[in-house]
This record gives sequence, C-alpha cells and structure tokens, in this order.
Amino acid sequence: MSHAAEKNPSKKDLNKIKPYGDHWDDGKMQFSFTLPVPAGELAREAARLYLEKLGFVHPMVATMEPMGEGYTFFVAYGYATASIELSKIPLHKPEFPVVPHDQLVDLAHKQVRRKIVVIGATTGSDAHTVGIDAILSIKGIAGDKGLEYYPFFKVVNLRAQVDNRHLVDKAVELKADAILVSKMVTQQDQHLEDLKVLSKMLREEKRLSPHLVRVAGGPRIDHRIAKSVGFDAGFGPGTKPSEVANFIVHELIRKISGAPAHSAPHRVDGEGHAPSRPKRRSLFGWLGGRGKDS
Ligand code: B12
Repeated sequence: MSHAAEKNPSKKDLNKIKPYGDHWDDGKMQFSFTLPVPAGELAREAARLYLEKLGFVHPMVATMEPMGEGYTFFVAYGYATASIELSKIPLHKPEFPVVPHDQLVDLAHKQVRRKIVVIGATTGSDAHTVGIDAILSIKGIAGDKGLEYYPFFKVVNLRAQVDNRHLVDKAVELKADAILVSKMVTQQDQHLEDLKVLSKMLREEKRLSPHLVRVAGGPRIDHRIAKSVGFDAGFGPGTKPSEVANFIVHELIRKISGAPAHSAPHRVDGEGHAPSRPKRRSLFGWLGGRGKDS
C-alpha cells in the first residue's frame, strides 16, 4: 500500500495507523535497548533475534556499543505489522468543565464564598520544583497564570523534597481543601511508591477535610496512573494551571454536594459552555463553620 497511499492521500486510513518511517504505513520503528551480554557477534545476533521474537519483520542492528563490562547497547530497526485504531482508544482524562477565568471566579465566589486552601509540594527525595511552581506560582507557564493569580485561592507551596508526613501535617494545620503533588523522578517507580504511601496517610488522617481534593502531576503522570494510586486526578506534560484551577473548584463543589464522581460533566474546553449541572445541596452547611478568609 504505502507508496501509493503516499501519492494519493485518499488511500490513507487516518484511523487505522502504523508507525511511519520512510513512507505511509511501512511500520518502520527504531529501538534502543541494552542486553546483558558482552559486545560481539553473539550480542548482535541476540539483539536481532530478540526483535524478531517480538514480532518485528526484518530487524537490523544499526549500532552496537559496549555499556560497561558484560553489557551492550543497541540501536536497531524493524518493521511492525500491527496497526492501531484511533477510534477505539479510551482516553483517561479527568472529566470537568473548563470555564474562562471570570466565570470560575464567579462560581467560586457564589458557591464557596471563602478562600480555597491549596497546598502543593514535590515529595520524597525528588528535588524538582519547576513543575509545581508552574502550576502554583503567579507567573504560571506559557502565558497561563498560576493558581496564586486566582483571588479565591490561598496557595501554600512547600517546594521540593517534602516528607509525606510533613505535607499531611501541614494540610491539617492549614485546613487544606486541595493537595497538589508533583513527581518528576520515576526511577524504579519511586513516584508511584511515594504517592501510594501519601494516599494511605491521607485516607487515615481523620483531621483532614472529608472533601479534600487530591491531585498529582508530572511528566510521567496521567489520570489513569493517578487514580490507580488513590488520587482524584492526574495531570501530565503540558498541563495549564487554568485546567488545574477548574478541576479543583468543580471537584470541591462536587465532593461537598455529595454528587457521585461519574456524574461529573464531561470536560468542556474553550469558552466553557458547560452542560447543565445537577442541582446541588447548599454548600453553606459545611462551609459555614470555616473562616471566610482562612
Ligand atoms: C531542570 C531539571 C533538573 C533541575 C531541577 C531544578 C528545579 N529547581 O526544579 C536539577 C538540575 C536540580 C535536576 C536534578 C536532577 N534531575 Co532533573 N531534570 C530537569 C529537567 C531538565 C527539566 C524539568 C523541568 O523543569 N521541566 C519543566 C516543567 C515545567 O515541566 P514538568 O515538570 O513536566 O511540569 C509540567 C507537567 O508535568 C505538570 N506538572 C508537574 N508537576 C505537577 C504537579 C501537579 C499537582 C500538577 C497538576 C501538574 C504538574 O504541569 C507542569 C506544567 O505544564 C528534566 C528533563 C526534562 N526535559 O523534563 C530532568 C529530569 C526530570 N531529571 C532527571 C534526573 C535523573 C535528575 C537527577 C537524579 C540527576 C542526578 N543524577 O543528580 C537530579 C535529581 C535530584 C533529586 N533529588 O531529585 C531525570 C528524571 C528521570 C526519571 N524519570 O526518573 C530527567 C527526566 C532527565 C532525564 N531525562 O534523565 N534536574
């Protein structure tokens, strides 16, 4: 197919796709990997046969370099036969409306009537602060202002290398409504271990708000992963603070109203013509006991 489809776009199936190497649908892929075998002819053949075992057609090792004693690093090519149908891919995204800034301010003002306390940190031994700063700091990222810009948020950024226990204690002390955790270092799945431990602590800490919104983020975090370790939502690369602001407000209101999670409306981007929302019971019962600007 491929060459013909390249010349005649109408022959391209834009739904059922394969990797693109030299031409449409050729399935050509590049691999880089290491095998625990010294560099040499045996290593090269092992790498080639391994790709063949994985189902790649005509595998070819382009580069082989020793990687310390007893290891070899390869760059190889091969042709994939499998294709993927885009229309059958389930996307794991948090579902919530995204409304413009003024509407969100209005919503928070009318429905919450006090500051929403947001506490954020990068946890464990992870020293990366840029991601969490991008979400929280007033300067934001790519022209999208951070949570500090929103008049209804009280933002506390604990920065990096924050111990889980310290984060939970701070959340209790500040009466947090939302906890935002950034994870950058993912070696040996340390990010997931840390998030699981934190999640358990949050579940067991009775002094926290029962409506606490838990959000995780980072380059290798997505919604599915975050949910699997007990968070309400996960945000990955390219996240804009305005999305996070929208999620927190809508999720807090949803939790307080007692609406089930799956009834949250689908995410609506742009000008925020959100679908009509279910009637909620008054928030003031729960909010009444808290300072307006606490
Ligand atoms: C800058 C940087 C550093 C700086 C950090 C400075 C600082 N103050 O943050 C310094 C030099 C200190 C550093 C150190 C290290 N780093 Co570093 N670092 C980076 C680098 C180049 C950029 C990260 C960054 O700032 N991105 C910009 C921000 C804006 O993007 P982001 O983090 O993805 O955030 C966005 C989203 O993910 C999301 N998001 C992120 N967090 C959150 C949180 C919430 C709640 C939400 C909603 C959204 C959200 O929103 C953000 C905005 O869109 C990355 C490589 C890369 N290109 O990503 C490596 C990288 C993260 N570092 C890496 C490593 C290994 C290290 C070191 C271990 C190196 C070493 N051997 O010493 C140490 C770590 C020490 C430690 N204890 O953590 C690896 C991590 C590998 C892994 N997956 O485990 C990376 C990927 C580089 C690599 N390819 O190897 N690093």
